[in-house]
Amino acid sequence: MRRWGVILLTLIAVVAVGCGDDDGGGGGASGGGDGGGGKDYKMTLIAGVKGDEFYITMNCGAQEKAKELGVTVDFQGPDKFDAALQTPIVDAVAAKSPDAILIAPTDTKALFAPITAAAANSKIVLVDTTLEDPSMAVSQIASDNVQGGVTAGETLLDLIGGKGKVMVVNVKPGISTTDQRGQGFEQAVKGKPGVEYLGQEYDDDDPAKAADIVTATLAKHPDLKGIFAANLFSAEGSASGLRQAGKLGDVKIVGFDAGPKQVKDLEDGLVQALIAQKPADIGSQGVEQAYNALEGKKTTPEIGTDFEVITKDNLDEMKDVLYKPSC
Ligand code: T6T
Repeated sequence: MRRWGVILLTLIAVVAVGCGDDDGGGGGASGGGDGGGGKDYKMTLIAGVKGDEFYITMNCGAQEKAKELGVTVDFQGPDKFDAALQTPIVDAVAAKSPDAILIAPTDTKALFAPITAAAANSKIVLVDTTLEDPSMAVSQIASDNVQGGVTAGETLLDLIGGKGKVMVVNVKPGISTTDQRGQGFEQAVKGKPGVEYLGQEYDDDDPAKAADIVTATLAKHPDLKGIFAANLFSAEGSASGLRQAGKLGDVKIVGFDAGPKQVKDLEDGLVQALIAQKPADIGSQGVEQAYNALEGKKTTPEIGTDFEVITKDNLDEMKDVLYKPSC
């Protein structure tokens, strides 16, 4: 009798596993086929800023991979790069317990608690930015931002003939990516004979503030030779600051990122070089890592994506890496 009971229970368990839709939680249901026709996992991608072409392009890569794997990705994000605005979005998404959350945390410390709470029911993948303690994440995918900053510094030194005053227009302290770019830039320029490093100023991801920083610096240092603008909006604002100050051509700009506005500024000679990341690749690999985690497959804790230096001369060959305003 006891034996029949055990057989019956086993049968029920097998049927239950076979019929489950694996819709809930981030518990990582196993089984199911690879590629298309996979489980209908639900994922959410939370950007640093929703309207930023870097994250829009990341979402395009995520959507393409999602289609291939047969999962869905919902795209969300705050209107400004601000931890106070991103936190309630994380909380609201976490309350729905999607299978996975891909997130670019806007602050290395402030987002730790909300993301840790979300990890109770969803697999976490950190895309682009990271946290001081990223241990709750199954994977982190980002450009090598220190190396990106070094490359920006070397490119700017080349453009100014290796001497003169240089500065960084950055976003705000506490963002992993842009902090690392600033560090890399400093490594490349500090202590170089003939180079005077004026340090970093912060624009809060606001192009108008970046433009004010540039005009104020030029009023104090009319012999400024070069600017490293550490992200999309910093580059946009730095270029308009130069235009306002009538210093076009006298000051060189290297900008991180390659949105449509930055590319136009490059074509117009306001900016001399852009460091283009591969956001679509970050989004695509993010979805793949989340999927692997949910399927109980091996994940890669840290993935580095590369970047390209774009100038007017190679712009035609670089069309594929330019960021998109929509998918
Ligand atoms: O540079 C990207 C991103 O890598 C960074 O973390 C924040 O700024 C951007 O989104 C561009 O605006």
